Amino acid sequence: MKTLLIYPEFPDTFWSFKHALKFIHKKAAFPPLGLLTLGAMLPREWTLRLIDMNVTSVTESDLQWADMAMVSGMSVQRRSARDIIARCRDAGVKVVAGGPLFTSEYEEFDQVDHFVLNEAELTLPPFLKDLAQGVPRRIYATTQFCDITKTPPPLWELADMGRYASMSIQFSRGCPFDCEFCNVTALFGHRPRIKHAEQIIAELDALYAMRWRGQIFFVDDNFIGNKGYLKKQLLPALIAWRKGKRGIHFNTEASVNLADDDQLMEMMVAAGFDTVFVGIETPDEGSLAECNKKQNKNRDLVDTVKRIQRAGLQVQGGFIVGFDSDTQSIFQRQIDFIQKSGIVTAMVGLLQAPAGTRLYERLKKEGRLLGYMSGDNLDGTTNFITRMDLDTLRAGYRKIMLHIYSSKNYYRRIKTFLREYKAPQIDIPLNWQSILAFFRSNIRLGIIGRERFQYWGLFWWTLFKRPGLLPLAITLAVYGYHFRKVSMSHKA
Ligand code: B12
Ligand code: SF4
Repeated sequence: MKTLLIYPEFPDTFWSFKHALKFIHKKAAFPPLGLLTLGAMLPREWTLRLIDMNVTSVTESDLQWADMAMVSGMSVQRRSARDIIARCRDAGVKVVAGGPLFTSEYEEFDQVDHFVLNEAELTLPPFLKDLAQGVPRRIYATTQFCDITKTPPPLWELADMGRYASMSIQFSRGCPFDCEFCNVTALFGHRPRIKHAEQIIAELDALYAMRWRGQIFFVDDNFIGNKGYLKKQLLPALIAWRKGKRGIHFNTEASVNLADDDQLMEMMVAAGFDTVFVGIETPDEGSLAECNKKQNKNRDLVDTVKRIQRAGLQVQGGFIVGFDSDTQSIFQRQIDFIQKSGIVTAMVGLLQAPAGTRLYERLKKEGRLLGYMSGDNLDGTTNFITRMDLDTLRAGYRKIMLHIYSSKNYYRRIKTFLREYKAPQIDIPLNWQSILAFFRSNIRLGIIGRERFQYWGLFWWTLFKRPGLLPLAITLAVYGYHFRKVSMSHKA
């Protein structure tokens, strides 16, 4: 079976990092780990070709070559997914679809021949069996969650690794919390399922053997879902693995209670973690209660963030406006919070209700649901009737974005962060790519850019006050260029 594994294109969003990637000559931030994992589960005798449309395009000769296309994606890739599915159909290529987009909204895709939904570990074997017998059904789904200790390592060799800024690896799926708007518990369950430390070490060995020395993203929903195993098994194994190796730094996603465990943070930093994405959502206690974000309540969130930064982990934050409890003061309060906390990469979005969440069901019951979400909660749209007048909400949202991503406030925030941040211990070797990126940023941001005064101000400030953090300061300046482009281009 000649099979294309297709990952649709992301629109130009906050997380695409498209404008920043140009500085380091990369095409995409992360490889499609779902498809690489799926590839490892397909019969050995199949011939596979990965096409990540964020890196390259699907040509007519690819379509002529293929018997089957297996398409993945999330809601934000919906438009590109639709286009490529139509092209496959026109070319007579059978389409099999799976992954979060289709698991949440398969009814919307008439042209797909077979849906293999939920986790492929459970739904792919019956599909392959029926296919071999010539009687494949249209839909394969399950309400069970798989045992990921049996998940094979991703088939890295399918990806053109040099085109990506980061690699990805997955240790756990699921999250013990239950935030009303979040898809994770519906898709992956409440009980975090974990791989064995040996599996992770084997995956890292494979990447290291393929000469990967850059960033690796642990794409867990909540990395600290099982703290006991982390402290006793995984982190000691990572610390031991790192000995004698250069490069490779990790980032991940975790809940704010990470700040309550000094030992855990210390071990994460020793293991090579330098950045963590945290769902802060809102400084408003009423809105936190509304969305059941219990772990963020009754704590000083600015202080929480600073504790994590001081431990040696950069905090990236997710923020949301548009909760029923939000009043017009929320916009300024979000701005103040973000500036004070020194969260440089602050992903602020309008609340959207993903299908399958408790929020989606509540809004449906209340007669406020307007359809599926766009999947990009930074595009200024939402899929339900908001309590606050929508124009006011969108104007407030725009005010936040323009404020926090104006060069003046963005560069100020970098300094606030660098003052707090404990420099990482990992030795990241400088390579030609980072040196070239540095020259490019000097030209684009330091000469051509309107932010040139802030750029050089940051450069000299960091050189004198935190010289070891200069590469990070430049990287953040480059991210800012991307964020500014994206936030200015949004119509919200
Ligand atoms: C890494 C990640 C990202 C990366 C994407 C990198 C990349 N190129 O893949 C980044 C950081 C860019 C990202 C961004 C966003 N993400 Co995201 N992300 C994840 C995360 C944490 C891990 C994805 C992953 O690699 N998983 C590991 C692989 C092994 O699992 P998988 O992809 O699900 O694949 C399995 C199955 O789904 C299935 N499968 C997958 N594809 C296919 C295809 C076929 C044919 C078959 C048969 C099976 C199959 O088999 C695999 C093995 O079981 C998931 C959560 C999660 N636990 O998956 C959220 C998740 C995918 N993201 C989500 C969201 C909402 C977003 C954002 C919209 C967030 C935001 N607010 O902006 C943005 C969208 C992008 C944007 N705005 O530009 C949602 C998607 C919901 C949906 N219905 O689409 C998820 C599920 C998290 C959540 N909150 O629910 N994300
Ligand atoms: S803590 Fe994060 S991953 Fe867990 S349910 Fe809440 S939003 Fe989802």
